[in-house]
Order: sequence, then structure tokens, then C-alpha cells
Amino acid sequence: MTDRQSIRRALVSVYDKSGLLDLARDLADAGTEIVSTGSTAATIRDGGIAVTDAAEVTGFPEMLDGRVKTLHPRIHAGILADRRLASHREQLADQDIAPFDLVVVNLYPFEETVAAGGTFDEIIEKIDIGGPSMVRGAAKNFASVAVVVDPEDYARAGRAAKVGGFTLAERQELATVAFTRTAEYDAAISDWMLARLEEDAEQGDERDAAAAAEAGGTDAFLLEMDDAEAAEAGLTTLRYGENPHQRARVAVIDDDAPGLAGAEQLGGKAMSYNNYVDADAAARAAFDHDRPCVVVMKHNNPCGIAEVGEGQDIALAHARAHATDPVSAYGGVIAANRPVTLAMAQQVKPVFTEVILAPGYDDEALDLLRTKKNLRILRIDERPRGGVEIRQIWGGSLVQDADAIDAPGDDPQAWTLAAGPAADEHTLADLAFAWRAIRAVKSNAILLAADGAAVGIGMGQVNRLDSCRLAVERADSLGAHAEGEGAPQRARGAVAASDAFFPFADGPQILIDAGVRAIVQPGGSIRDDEVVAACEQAGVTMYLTGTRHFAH
Ligand code: 93A
Repeated sequence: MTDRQSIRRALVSVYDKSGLLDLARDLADAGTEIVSTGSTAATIRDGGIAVTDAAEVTGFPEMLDGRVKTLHPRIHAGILADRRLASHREQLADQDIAPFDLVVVNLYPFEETVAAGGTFDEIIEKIDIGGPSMVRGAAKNFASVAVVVDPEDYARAGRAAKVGGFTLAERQELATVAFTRTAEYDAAISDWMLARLEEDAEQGDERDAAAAAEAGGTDAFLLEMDDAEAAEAGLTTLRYGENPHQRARVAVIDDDAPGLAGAEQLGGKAMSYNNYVDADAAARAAFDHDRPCVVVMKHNNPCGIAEVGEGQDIALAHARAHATDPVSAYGGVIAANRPVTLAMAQQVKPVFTEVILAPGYDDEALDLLRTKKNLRILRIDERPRGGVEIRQIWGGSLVQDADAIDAPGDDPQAWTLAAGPAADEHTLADLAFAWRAIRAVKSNAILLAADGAAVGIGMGQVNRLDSCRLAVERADSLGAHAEGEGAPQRARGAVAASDAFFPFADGPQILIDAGVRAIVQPGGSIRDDEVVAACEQAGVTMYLTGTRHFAH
């Protein structure tokens, strides 16, 4: 008994029609029935050879623009039935399905379409589904079916039809070729898909980069893009960064809420990087106060800050903020939380000032300030309190709620009297002002205040004792500078605020010795008892807020 499988019925579905008619003729000559799909069938029929349409076999028209032609049980059962099994033969007979002995398929030209630079949609359409399904079905069932995927093998198939079919060994060899072909085909598809993923990821990165640019992100590319690209992304190129060897740009995040980054400039030179840093801190400090307030900022620390009563001229707040430290005010950044009046402008004029910012300017005030060609004049919106702050660290970002003066311990009504007599109204108002103002001072911060103005600030020291010494020393020496030799020591009779607790009694003792009358601080040190006792002994008032306002 021979293991040839005679070829009575063949399924032929080929994209590449070359050699097709010769094969069809050979098959027809051998008495083989040919079943074919759409244009394959048409080509054969046009060649004058009998052919059955696959649609006639399935009883179903080709669908979805040819995506469903042969994907049907009447085709696949005919391919997959194992002729050695009686049960398979019986099931085919029950369903009136004739088996196929030969499957000839060549697939949609996926690789060629990619190579020819087809569009995405053209390439997707060239992913053959029905073809490989038939090829794999026939290859799996090589015990019963021969499969031909290579036009080079058509002549061989024609000869086999005439000599009673392929041998089992030939069918197994053809099956191996077939699986190799479908494996290569799928590999080509997955390669192409992977390349798309990578491309999408790259485009995604570019989109992220653009979004980061818009959001004022800190990536290096923000500095790499040319000025035109930068402008499109909402970035303005600055002359340089914190130092002349550093490149710098400023980004506006939201055109509808330009804040400081997109503030309207009414006069003066272009803003520098350091101008922005100081102006930001100054605006925050000034708008932390509800009453009319002026802050003079230097190197991200206030060198002066004062507020006046509602309805009083902002010029008075400026005069007193300037008097906090007239030496350091030189080259400072001034922020006011009310429109600048002519009187204030007259005071500002003689002082070398880098930037002035305010929610508005009286006309004469603006005219006067504009006579100072180098003074950068900015109109800013009222700066909202709160929001979110992001700080860059190595490898990441720190995100936090912005520190706002509305924590429970910021309300003087909620303070605890820990030592000394309860403060009278005036003293309590000064303590409340000092507590509001301290938040703008870099830690460790001690701020002395009198009559709604800072009179001595100890900022940015690495221990609180030095901050106390600095506050007292600067209050007295700068007071003499402001008011002349023989001026009263300004620490005497002032009140003090500390941004965090006193770890020892030595700090408050310096304040007490300098004549400070009342102190407000968070409390919470394990030595609070000693701190309170020092005040108690000196008859100095001490309030505990329970809230801390570090600024690093
Ligand atoms: O679109 S398909 O994935 N869906 C099918 O059901 C199907 N059947 C055969 N592609 C299908 N084919 C493929 O059609 C074959 O692999 C061959 O490449 C092509 C032949 O179609 P036609 O005879 O219409 O030229």
C-alpha cells in the first residue's frame, strides 16, 4: 500500500498569480476539483479552466472587503480532517463536507508592502489571516493533506497530481516549509509592530517633553531647543542663570494665570534669573499679609518688611520696611500688595532698586518710576496663597502643599500663653505681624518687630542661637544706621517671633537680655520648660502656636 494521498480536491488561494494557470491546468488534467477564492478563481476561470468558488463551498459570500473568505468550517474541516480516523471521515460525511487533499496558498505580501513604504493602513490590510490559517491547518494535517506555499513548487504539485499524489515524506517536508514560511511571516509582522511601539514611545517622549516645557519642567532640553522653539513652548530666554556661565530660561505655565513668570513689565531692563527668584519670594511675603504691606527682598530673604493699617498710604509701609535695614535695601526687590502711590514712588526713586512689583501704579507714580531706566517695573496679580510647590532634587522632585498662613496655630486666638503677662492689644498685633512675617525668612529665622514693622531679622543661620544674636545685633546696628548714632536700641521693647521651637533657653535669653518684651514660637522642644522658665523669670510674655513655619 502506497502512502501517496491522491489529489482529488485542491484548495487554491494565491496572492501572487504567477504560474497559477499552469498549476490549474495540471490539476484539471489530473481530474482534480479546484476550489478558489475571489480573484484566484476569476484568473483560473478566465484561463478556461473549471473552478468552484470558495463562497459556493461555504454558502457564504466573501465578507469585510475579503477579510473573511475562507475562514469557515466547511473549508477548515475539509483541511483538518484526519483521513485515517473513521470518526473524522464520518463527521465530514454527516456535514456533507468534502475533504481537501492539497492546499496551495501564497500569502498577502506583508513584507513587500512594508519594504515599499506602504501607509500604516495599507500594511495592516496586508496581514493575512485566512491564508496562514489554511497553511497551518494543512501543515499540521500533513498525514492527510499536502501544502504548497512556494510558487517554485507548483510544477511539482502538478506532477504529483498526475502520479497519485505526494508521498507522506514529501507532505511532511512541504509541511515543514509551510511552517517555516508562516513563522517568518509572523516574525516580520511582530518586528514591524515592535518598531511602531518604539516609534510611538519616542513620539510620546517628544510629546512629554513638549508638555514638560509648557509646564516649566526642568529638563535639559528646555535649554537645548532654539529660541523659536522655546518661544513656542512658552519659554523666554534669559541673559544667563544664577551666574553668567549658566544658561537660563523662564517658562509661563498658564497664559490665563501668568503670575510672576508672565507678569506685565511696565519699564526697565529685562528680568534676570535672580530677579525672578527674589521677586517671587517678595510677592509671596507681601501677599501673605492682608493689610497694606511692603517687603524689600535680597537674596531670597526679606531685609525689610512692614504693614500699615487699612486705608493708610502704602508709602508708610515702604518707609518702614526700608528702615528695617537701609543698608541691605540697596539693590533689593520691592513688593507691595497694594497699588504704588506717588509718595511711595518718591521714596523708592533715590534708592537703587532692581525690581518693583505691585498690583498697580498710580499714573504719576509710574511716570516717576519710569524715569529710572534700569528699574524693572512689574504689574502682578494678587498672588494666591496655598497651591502646590515643586522642588527639584537629584533624580526626582519634591512636591508639597505650599506653606500658607492659615494653619490652626496661625490664629492668635488659638495661641497658648506659656509665660509672662497676657499681651495687650498692641503687643498681640505686633506678635501676630511678626508671626506672619517670619515665614518669608529662611530658617533658622528670628524676627524682631515693633509697630507693624520688622526691626531686626536673623536669617538663615545653622543654629537658632546665632539667629537670635544676629536679629538683636542687626536691630541695634541698623537702627543706628537708620536713625543716627544715639538712636534707641531697637530690640528694646520689640517683640520676637521664631519660626521653630527653641531647643535651649540660651536663644530666648539673648532676646530677653536685649529687652524683647514678648516672644511667639511654636513650642514643642523637650526643654520647653527651661525656655518658658527663662521668660517667666524675666517677666517676658511667651506664646506657643503649635505650628511651625520652616522655610529652607
Ligand atoms: O483576508 S484574509 O485574511 N481572510 C481570509 O479568509 C482569506 N482567505 C484567503 N486572507 C485570506 N486569504 C488570502 O487571500 C490568501 O492567503 C491569498 O493571499 C489571498 C487570495 O485571495 P484572492 O484569491 O481573492 O486573490
